[in-house]
Amino acid sequence: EKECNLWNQRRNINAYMERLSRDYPDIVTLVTAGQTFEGRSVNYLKISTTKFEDQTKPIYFMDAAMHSREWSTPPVALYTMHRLVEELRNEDRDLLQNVDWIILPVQNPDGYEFTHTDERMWRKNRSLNASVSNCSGVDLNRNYDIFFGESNASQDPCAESFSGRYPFSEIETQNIRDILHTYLDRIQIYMNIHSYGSYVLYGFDNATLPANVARIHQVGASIGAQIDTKKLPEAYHYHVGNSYFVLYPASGTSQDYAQDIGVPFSLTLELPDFQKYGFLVPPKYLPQINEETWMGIATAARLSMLFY
Ligand code: 0X9
Ligand code: ZN
Repeated sequence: EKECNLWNQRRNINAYMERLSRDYPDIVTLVTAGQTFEGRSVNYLKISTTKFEDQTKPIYFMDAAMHSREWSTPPVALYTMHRLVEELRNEDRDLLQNVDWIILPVQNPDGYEFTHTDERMWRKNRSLNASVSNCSGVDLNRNYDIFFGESNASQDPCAESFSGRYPFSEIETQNIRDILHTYLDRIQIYMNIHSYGSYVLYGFDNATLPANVARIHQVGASIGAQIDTKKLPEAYHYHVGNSYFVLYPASGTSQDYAQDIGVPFSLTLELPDFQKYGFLVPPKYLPQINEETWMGIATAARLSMLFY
């Protein structure tokens, strides 16, 4: 019972990834992407039947906990690992055979730790430039090199949405940038997982749309529709569309960056909050979120494969 819920428990995130890489060495490789401001490791799993050596396979790259208070997001990443490795069902074999996976459950481990020890609602990383300000933290989703500082981003180090002083000033965003560029020719989907609001978002935050927007919308809509068939009555239906119109403009996001450098399907997922919990989703809902989101992820992987 405890064992089967490992992926929902913060203290076990790295232990869980280590165990999978130890128990399934043929398909799972544990990789450290880099460090954080405070010196923690940012880890991810490569999951592949061919050890990433078959250059013809598409890669599905997902990350979570970029904003540290969004606690429901790492479980989704860990549950995806679980379903691909420990509990691969017959009908899902194609997802392991035909796709290589990069799954990074905590982009912002310093902030994530801080939300457990000090301040539950902390959003940013924990970097500090004491010669400039006494305030810590950069909003990692404003720090990517795309439309930097244009909208919904602050130059004030004390603000929630502080963009940092220049693009990729933060080691945590450099880590993700480096993965994107290393595997760029094969990454078919980049999915940046947040909470909350039940959204699938795509496109650019200057309200322009990628050339393949029809296909992106098709993949996004399939995710939303698939999740809606599994959702609880108290959850909102998913909204799918361009982030600028459907949510709000925000510059310097990883979604826009990945789309701009050429990832065909770059999506932001905002997980559900069941109409009232905000970031404080009760743990009893995690199995539901994990399961329904996995169904959406599987749908996206299958559909985007047709376009690869
Ligand atoms: O503001 C954000 O970074 C994301 N919302 S959150 O509440 N999780 O902070 C939304 C980002 C949406 N993506 C783009 N606007 N590109
Ligand atoms: Zn977020």
